[in-house]
Amino acid sequence: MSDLREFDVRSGVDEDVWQLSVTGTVEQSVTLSIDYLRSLPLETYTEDFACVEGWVAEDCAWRGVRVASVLELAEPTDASAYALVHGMDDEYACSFPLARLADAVLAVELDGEALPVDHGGPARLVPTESESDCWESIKWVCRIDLRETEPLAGDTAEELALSRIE
Ligand SMILES: Nc1nc2c(c(=O)[nH]1)N[C@H]1C(S)=C(S)[C@@H](COP(=O)(O)O)O[C@H]1N2
Ligand SMILES: [Mo]
Repeated sequence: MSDLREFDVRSGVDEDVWQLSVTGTVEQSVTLSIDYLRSLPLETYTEDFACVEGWVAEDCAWRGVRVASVLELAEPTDASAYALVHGMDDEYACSFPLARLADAVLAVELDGEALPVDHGGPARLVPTESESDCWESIKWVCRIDLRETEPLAGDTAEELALSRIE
């Protein structure tokens, strides 16, 4: 947690005001509270988490909701093919092909406890493909914005994450 931006978020995340919205190419935009998210069917996904900076957190047991079940609520249009997923910190975002995003987990628990704010609570996007990049595991997720076309590379956090490597 060396990043000042994360500190700003840490002092600002309040579960009572946190919301997740699904917007863009959908029949109806929806906004979910953390209680609603926790009321959906939860599943556990356990995987080592490796950062490109060179460290590994072994056997992280993420428990949460498949993104597919959240997307369903908003009824994506047939032409929807990508999404830009935003964290609460500044402009932090990553783009995903929709099929890959649908399989990811929106984690609300880590190792049997409510997801700590340090690690992205109340909700963190956890991609389920083992070759996913560390910066795609988006902490403090607040918006999933669906698109028909691929967002520009500059819209995603890859460069930011790579710039942190000494
Ligand atoms: N919203 C947001 N999510 C983020 C980041 C960030 O700066 N902001 N950093 C990413 C990177 S590069 C890593 S390695 C992990 C770090 O997760 P941790 O703080 O739980 O160890 O969060 C990822 N998700
Ligand atoms: Mo990272």
